Amino acid sequence: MKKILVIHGPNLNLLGQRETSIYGTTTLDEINRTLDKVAKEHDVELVFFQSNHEGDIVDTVGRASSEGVKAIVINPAAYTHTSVAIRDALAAVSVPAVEVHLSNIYKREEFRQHSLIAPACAGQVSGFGVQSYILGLLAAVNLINP
Ligand code: CA2
Repeated sequence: MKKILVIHGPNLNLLGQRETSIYGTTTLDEINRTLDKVAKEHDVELVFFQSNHEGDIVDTVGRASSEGVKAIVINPAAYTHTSVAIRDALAAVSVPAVEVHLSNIYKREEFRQHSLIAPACAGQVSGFGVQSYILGLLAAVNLINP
């Protein structure tokens, strides 16, 4: 079965506990369970990774190809706006990626309105809450099973 890596960036482990007016009440575990159900319907296997550390995300992206990952769905969280290292890792690995955001980063503070990650991705889904992840996963499935 084809493998898709889902990466959650910093502080997304806190989902559902704080900042619920922005990010909703769904926890990260609940998002992962929902994604697992969608993955089953499309015959793909998901591997989940959450980290608050930039280098760990870089290392995980870097290993993706050799670990048999066929596509990546990534919410880089705050690193979206700062991380040249994650962008370079995604650009270097020969695995297509889809960037997802719970909130619409383009209608938030100015510093969130630019993604350093987007140019290294096939596309981006932003602003649909948990649905952004589902749409991002479907896009990733489509990239590997065109
Ligand atoms: O909208 C998104 O998905 C973001 O990637 C979320 C990031 C933010 O820095 C990006 O600009 C947009 C923040 C994720 C942190 O989530 C929290 C959840 C609960 C409590 C605190 C933070």
